[in-house]
Amino acid sequence: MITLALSKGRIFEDTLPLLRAAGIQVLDDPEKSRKLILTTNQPGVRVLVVRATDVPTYVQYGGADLGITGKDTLIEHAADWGGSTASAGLYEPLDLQIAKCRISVAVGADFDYESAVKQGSRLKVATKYVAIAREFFASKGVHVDLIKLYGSMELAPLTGLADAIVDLVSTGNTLKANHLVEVEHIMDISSRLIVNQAALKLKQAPLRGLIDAFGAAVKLASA
Ligand code: PRT
Ligand code: MG
Repeated sequence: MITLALSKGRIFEDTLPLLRAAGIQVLDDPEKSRKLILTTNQPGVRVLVVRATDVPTYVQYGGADLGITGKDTLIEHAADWGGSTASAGLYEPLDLQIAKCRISVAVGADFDYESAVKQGSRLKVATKYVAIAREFFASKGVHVDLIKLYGSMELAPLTGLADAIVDLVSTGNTLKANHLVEVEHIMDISSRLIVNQAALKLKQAPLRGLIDAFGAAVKLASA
């Protein structure tokens, strides 16, 4: 049995066409069903539905053989394991080019970020992405106090909790609606296929087959 870990929400939606192109059809709808283990048209393949941030953990410890997760989540997870995907026991064979967005720094429209940086002020930064934010501001030589949040980062500058946030942006509508402006583009983000390194040795043929099928599906989607 091959177990694939997915999260509900946008990654799941974007993954379905790739799965279909790879010959896998999920037979339950996770938004409607309460089932956490979904069956597929392939008797040897099942899908787990877990929290987005739990996908790397399931794959690392072998609760799933492979999974699909945002590069943002993957970087933050790997930071707890020496910084690299490989040191967390994960193999990252494919950029699936789905759930694309960017990770940016945003501030309130009335906050002069450039002057604050020039003057060497200490910035209060709220984020779910502590490792990415720490690395980014360190590389710029900007001193920051990082405040960890688990959601609704946009509220932090509006309430005086922080001067800036580090968050995902896709259309920019959420920032605009909250009178925030993007002042730095840290990196582009997309979803990645991750595979448990030990499982890859034990179930080499079926896992290689799946990785190749995903690879072909990505090529087809971008053609
Ligand atoms: O809810 P939970 O904490 O379990 O997970 P989650 O909310 O992180 O899950 P989900 O499904 O919302 O997102 C999972 C993954 O989707 C992320 O880890 C990213 O890799 C990817 N992704 C792509 C995004 C976005 N685009 C995105 N725009 N994740 C979140 N957003 C949010 C962003 O945080 C901000 O609040 O959408 C808002 C901005 O969108 P725009 O279009 O208004 O700019
Ligand atoms: Mg969410």
